[in-house]
Amino acid sequence: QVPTVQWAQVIEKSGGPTEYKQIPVAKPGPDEVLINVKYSGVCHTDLHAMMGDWPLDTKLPLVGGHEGAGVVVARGELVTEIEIGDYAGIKWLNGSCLSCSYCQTSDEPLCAKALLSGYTVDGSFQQYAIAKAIHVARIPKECDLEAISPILCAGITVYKGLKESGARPGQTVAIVGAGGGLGSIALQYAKAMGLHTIAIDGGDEKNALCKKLGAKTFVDFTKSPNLVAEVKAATHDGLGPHAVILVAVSEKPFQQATQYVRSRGTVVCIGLPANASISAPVFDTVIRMINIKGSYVGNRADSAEAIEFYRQGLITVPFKTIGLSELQDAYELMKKGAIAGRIVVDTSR
Ligand code: 8ID
Ligand code: ZN
Repeated sequence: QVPTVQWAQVIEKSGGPTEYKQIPVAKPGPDEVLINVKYSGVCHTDLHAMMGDWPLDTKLPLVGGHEGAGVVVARGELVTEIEIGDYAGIKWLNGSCLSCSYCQTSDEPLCAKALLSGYTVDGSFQQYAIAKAIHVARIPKECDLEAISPILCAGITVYKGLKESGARPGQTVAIVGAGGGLGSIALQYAKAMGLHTIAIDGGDEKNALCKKLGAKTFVDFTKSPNLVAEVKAATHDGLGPHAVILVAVSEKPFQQATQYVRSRGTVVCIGLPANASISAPVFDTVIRMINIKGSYVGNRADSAEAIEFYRQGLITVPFKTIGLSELQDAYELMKKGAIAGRIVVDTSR
């Protein structure tokens, strides 16, 4: 009952636009599954991919998307651990070699041969998408495919980032870009992990959303006359947050974070603004014992753990659903920073 043609969003050239059209349905290879994608979250990474923002080429033409939640409809002959009819998710990490030293030690995202959904292989902005069976996310049947889709990148990534931050229950984490897709979900993983949060973003809509999602304080970067001082003042002793989760898509907050993070604290870089650098004075970094690190999606175990937080009802994804045919509209809003939470696309329209 799998059709031979389907609707998809296809990018023909770097810079876009993305075009809604019919394309053939692919057949899964021996170690792959074919997933009937029902819903897919729209990540800022998908916009970076279309715009050619990063020093890594995408395949072209490209079907973007890497937060695809759906149902397994076909599988290759080597696939035994996942059944037709199971719920499964297309994540950013579509596949990896499983034999290099990174894969051996569960650092699969660092694999040099990693396949990236919606970047080096076609992703979830189509009705039927292919993924390596060993890497697909397993989604419990009781979960709603629409609401869980943003967990498949945003959820996994911020959960991993919070773990990488080393922050302990009772400590304070600043979430920079807290009103966006990753940030709004990070606020809730942080809360579920026993962390206090300071939300940093711009505008009243994002302020209200962040407070609703449990942020203790909101600092508006578009209005604050002294953001560094304001963030430090938001901690109980004025010494600054123990960790900073950077999910903003501009360079400036990466520099500010090293100034307001607490001594011995950790700055976790996750957002990937085009052509940005992070720098900090050596003197302050040394005498304040500051850690600056990157965090990149998550491995299979991180993915399963992030989904389990969701299944237990600890994470509410603030999302708005549009048709897959309207994807370009989502990108226009995203370019303006005008999306509070996540946009999800429904592949049936
Ligand atoms: O594995 C990874 N490292 C990974 C995984 C997934 C996504 C990295 N990312 C990257 C994306 O490629 C993107 O660069 O994380 C970044 C955030 O993705 P997103 O959450 O999907 O983007 P968004 O919904 O547009 O949210 C960005 C927020 O940042 C705010 C905006 O207002 C928006 O709410 N923001 C900006 I732009 N400048 C800010 C500033 N100076 C700011 N917030 C605070 N201070
Ligand atoms: Zn993503």
